[in-house]
Amino acid sequence: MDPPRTSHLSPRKKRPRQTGALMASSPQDIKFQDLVVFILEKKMGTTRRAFLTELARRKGFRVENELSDSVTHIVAENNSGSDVLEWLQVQKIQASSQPELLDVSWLIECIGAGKPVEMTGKHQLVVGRDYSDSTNPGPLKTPPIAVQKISQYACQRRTTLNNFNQIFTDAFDILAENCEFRENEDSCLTFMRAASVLKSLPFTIISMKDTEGIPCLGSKVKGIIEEIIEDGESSEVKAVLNDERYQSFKLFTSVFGVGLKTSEKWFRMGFRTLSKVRSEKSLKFTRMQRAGFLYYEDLVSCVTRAEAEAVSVLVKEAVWAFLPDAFVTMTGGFRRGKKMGHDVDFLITSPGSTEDEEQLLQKVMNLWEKKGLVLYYDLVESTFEKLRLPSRKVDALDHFQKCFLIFKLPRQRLDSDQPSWQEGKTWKAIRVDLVMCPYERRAFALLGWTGSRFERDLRRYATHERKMILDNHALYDKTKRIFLKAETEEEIFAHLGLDYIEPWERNA
Ligand code: DCT
Ligand code: MG
Repeated sequence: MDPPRTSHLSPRKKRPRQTGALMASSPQDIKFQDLVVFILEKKMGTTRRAFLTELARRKGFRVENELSDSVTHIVAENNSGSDVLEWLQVQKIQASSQPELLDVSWLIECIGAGKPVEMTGKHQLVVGRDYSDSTNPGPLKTPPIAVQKISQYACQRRTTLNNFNQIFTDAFDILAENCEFRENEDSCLTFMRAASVLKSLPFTIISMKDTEGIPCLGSKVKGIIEEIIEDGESSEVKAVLNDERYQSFKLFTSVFGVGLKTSEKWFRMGFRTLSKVRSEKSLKFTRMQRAGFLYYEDLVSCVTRAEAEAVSVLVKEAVWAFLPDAFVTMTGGFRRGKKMGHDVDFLITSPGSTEDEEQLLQKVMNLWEKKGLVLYYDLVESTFEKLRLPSRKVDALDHFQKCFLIFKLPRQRLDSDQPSWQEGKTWKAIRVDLVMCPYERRAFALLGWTGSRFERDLRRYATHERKMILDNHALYDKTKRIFLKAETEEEIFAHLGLDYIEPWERNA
């Protein structure tokens, strides 16, 4: 292990990573062989050039430090085509027959997309015209004017899975998780909101100027962004990743049924590995934790979309055997378009009789037990009847009947072979949540179970901006003292006076 470097302990380090950033990528890192990029330092500066070089290389682009005849794309900032040509003439080396002369916005879009994007007129540098005029803003080059209008609420932003700022959001996700482990709610929220707003930006943050006007970025957060821009990493994140408590909590909470309290207990008892915990005779595990340990390897390997779809077919088959008119919707991350998840969530509802509904989940479990398709289940009865008002607590659990289970997915159910499956294995343990809601509550339940930070901000928005209370069951207008009905998610957005945001735009 390397000894701690003093430079990493000082709050503002001076670019220790720059030499690294300017080293050429090894050939195996290069994904796009036909493209040889050269970034012009003139008018861009060393730091920004190094930062862009590193970002582009991380995404698999070949970025050369020196101009050579193999260069196919020259990227410049605040230079006209004529400026670049003039510069090229001064260089002794000839570039390839006709390299593309492009504005930096093209490279930034490529970095954001993780692949080369089409070169359009807005990217091409024009020869014989002053390029630094405002006729070619390039939406992703610098923050668009829309930055001024970015809402502090995730429910007023469109957040797709196309994250242009992953280098920053990964850092804030780790810091938020660490605060969660330390039960430091305020800091956790600060970092989560920062990550969330950055995920919604249509451009990559490249300099501190780009952060101007963006909400949810306080001085602490900005300090971290600045450090990442300068050094390519944050010393605080590095320290967290090396922290024993963080590592232990991360490990312990990866077991199904283990939360913060149990992790804290095990950590205090001096445990640092799962094998030590498992072999400790004095520890008593819940039924859920025992199942968590038993199927650990399968459960930590994420669920793919193909696996989720295969589970979906079996869920529908079982539900429709008892309630042919039931609606079964995959919710959670998969509804938001994610390709991977830690579980598969389903919402079930039926316009039929409530009695049949009440029995449904138990009947499905009985059927699956007979077929050997369920490895563990915990059926939680509905507490919905006792409810009068939607809960004021933003993170409160809902009161629908639900079943948390570990499904035994047979291999032949998958269309394509899964690379994650061990050879010879005939099934995989998959975490599944089934939620059953009354038919007239389905829009609220669907909105809630589609999840992410988006959902929490929707509730916060309702409370603070509309004097309404929203939860997974209902929307209550405190001023009018009435419950607002809704058949669809669109109607809920309309009640709240919000533009409708599609599920795949809710990855906040
Ligand atoms: N949810 C809820 N009440 C709960 C638990 C969850 O309303 N008690 C909502 C919020 C998120 C959604 O259900 C699905 O939860 P997760 O499966 O934890 O999140 P996810 O977005 O599906 O992420 P993952 O891909 O990790 O499953
Ligand atoms: Mg999920």
